[in-house]
Amino acid sequence: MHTRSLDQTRNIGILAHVDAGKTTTTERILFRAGATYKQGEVHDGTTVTDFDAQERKRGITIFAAAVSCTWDGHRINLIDTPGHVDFSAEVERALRVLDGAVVVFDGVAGVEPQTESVWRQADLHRVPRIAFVNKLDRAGADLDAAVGSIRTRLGVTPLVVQLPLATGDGVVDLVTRRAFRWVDGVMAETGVPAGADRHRRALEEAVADLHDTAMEEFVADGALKDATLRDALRDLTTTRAGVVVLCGSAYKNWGVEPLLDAVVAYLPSPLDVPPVHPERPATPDAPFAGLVFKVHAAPTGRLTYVRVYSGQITKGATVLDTGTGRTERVGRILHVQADRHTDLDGAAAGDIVALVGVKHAGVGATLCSPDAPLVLEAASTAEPVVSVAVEARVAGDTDRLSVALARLVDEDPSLSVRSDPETGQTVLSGLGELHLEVAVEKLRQTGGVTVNVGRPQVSYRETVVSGVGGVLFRHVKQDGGAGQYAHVLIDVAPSDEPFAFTSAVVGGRVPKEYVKAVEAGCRDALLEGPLGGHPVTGVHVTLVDGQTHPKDSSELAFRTAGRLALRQALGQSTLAVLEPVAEVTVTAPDDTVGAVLGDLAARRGRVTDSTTRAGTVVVTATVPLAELFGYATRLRSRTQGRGTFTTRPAGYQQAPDGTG
Ligand SMILES: Nc1nc2c(ncn2[C@@H]2O[C@H](COP(=O)(O)OP(=O)(O)OP(=O)(O)O)[C@@H](O)[C@H]2O)c(=O)[nH]1
Ligand SMILES: [Mg+2]
Repeated sequence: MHTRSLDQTRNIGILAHVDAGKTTTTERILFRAGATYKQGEVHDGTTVTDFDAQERKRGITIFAAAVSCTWDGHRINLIDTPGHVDFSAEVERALRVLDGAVVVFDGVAGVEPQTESVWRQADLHRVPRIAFVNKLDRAGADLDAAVGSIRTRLGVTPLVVQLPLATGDGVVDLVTRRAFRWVDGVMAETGVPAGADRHRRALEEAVADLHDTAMEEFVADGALKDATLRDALRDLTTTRAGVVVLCGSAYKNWGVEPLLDAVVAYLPSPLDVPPVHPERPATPDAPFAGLVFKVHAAPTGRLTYVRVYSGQITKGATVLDTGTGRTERVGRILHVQADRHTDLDGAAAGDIVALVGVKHAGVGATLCSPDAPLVLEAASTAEPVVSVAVEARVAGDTDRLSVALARLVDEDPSLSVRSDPETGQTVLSGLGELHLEVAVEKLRQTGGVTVNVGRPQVSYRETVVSGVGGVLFRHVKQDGGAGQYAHVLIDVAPSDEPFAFTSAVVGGRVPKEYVKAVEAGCRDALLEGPLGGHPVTGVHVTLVDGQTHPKDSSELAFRTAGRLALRQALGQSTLAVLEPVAEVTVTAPDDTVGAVLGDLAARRGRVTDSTTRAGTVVVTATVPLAELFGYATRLRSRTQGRGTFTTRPAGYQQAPDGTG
């Protein structure tokens, strides 16, 4: 089934802040590589990867879309990711299965907040990256400034391998010492400008500084051969010691071919990345193992997207979901190109495919050959911070609504659904206002249910400000039959971690399994705090002592005692309500700065930074999430439509008295 070897495969993502040009770059890559016959535009709603109706209408990417193309004998599997912060969980899931990434920068704005966030996410997943400074056709675009912001804000060494031509329609490639122009999207070679040698030399010096072999050659010969330079750039990319920087304009079709060359030359193949599991090499002859990173409830059935890490899988195979112990049958294996699929007989290590027939395995599940089970590490899931109550507009639709909600959560585990015990309402929670708006629209579009939506609410937390010591709780029920007996004595103190538990019990007065049960009971108690029933965080519990009964003690009794003891202790401690806050970056014309600052202050915002450049002011502030609902509309009116803003989560801070 595989004629191409693994070292001729690249699994890469396109990452960046909203609007940097990821989808446009992807669209151009597909067109230049001959995978499409005409090129679409985001503003026309005609791109390959923004195929969802909501994406086309809103002009933004919401769902990560997989596409592939062939370039220079290599198969390139690409995932175009969303840039809006509300969909960062979707990016996280994609990052988990990628071997490399192209990070797109806006040539005018440089490093933007969400780019910084995905950069850190990619660091955590150790994903090698190259940078593409896009939009160089725009007025005010400045490669040097963008490279400077990559160096200072991302803390990495940029290795600039291309410079724009003064004619404004091409680049000079410092590695091959060739220059190209694009006229009507067609690439043509042109003369190398004077001065390129000086930049080549600067590149050689920067590379030699980071790379031993290059340094030896540089010292011995006073220069680097092209091949040495290329090999060193590849090493520095895969080890993440430096970042290759290319430039161009996706929209004007300028710089796309060299970008593809760089993907092939510098980004790793599935063989170059460390095996995800020590005993399981990334080869087709090992037992099968793959990770589910996306689930899509397509009209034709559930598509389970899998990155195959080792071995092979064929149509009709039975696979084990290691987490649940359930086996499932793979009906079909699909190669996915955005919203179109083609059937495959099988897939092998390094491939990204969608399975049909797998009904239960969720995002993050490991699927593997039943006789060689293993667990692959899943991506972490972000915690929902905004909620709305939802109800079916037509009473008869209630059942249909629960089915549709279950499907939403299956596709997107950063959404959650619960029913409010006090009001009986169904509450949908997610990562932001837009995240929930898109989810509700999806209920209508694909679930066929129109819903009434309540006002958005933020999720509060409670935390211990000062604790109490020596809280004794006696859980005793000995009135005939199997009794329950557990005494526990605990101390409660504030903690920097969400929850810490230590046992100071001496002389085995409480057996180990009961200590564990007390800990579990404490976790139960953290679900609802005494102030407003919000989850409790930042607690350190010490089990000081306890007492058992020879017959009537049990794990259950100790768990119950642990829960009730902590509940009582929290009731006696001093707690505070925490509210989620966001870092907000507003970009607006400087004649509106007064209005912008005044409005931020009215929203309890704390300004942390403010800079002005060329008539534009960029204000960064920390603002409670609860105050940000409807901010988009307000900013538009305060700046006559000229202001924009982005947000990203900035944790929790103490809420004013009376909230929550
Ligand atoms: N002038 C100019 N505009 C561009 C360029 N690349 C993209 N754009 C425009 O910028 C806007 C956003 O482009 P997208 O490709 O949707 O950006 P994105 O990064 O995919 O955005 P999200 O997916 O929503 O995060 C569109 O209007 C594009 O036409 C470019 O090189 N030059
Ligand atoms: Mg996009």
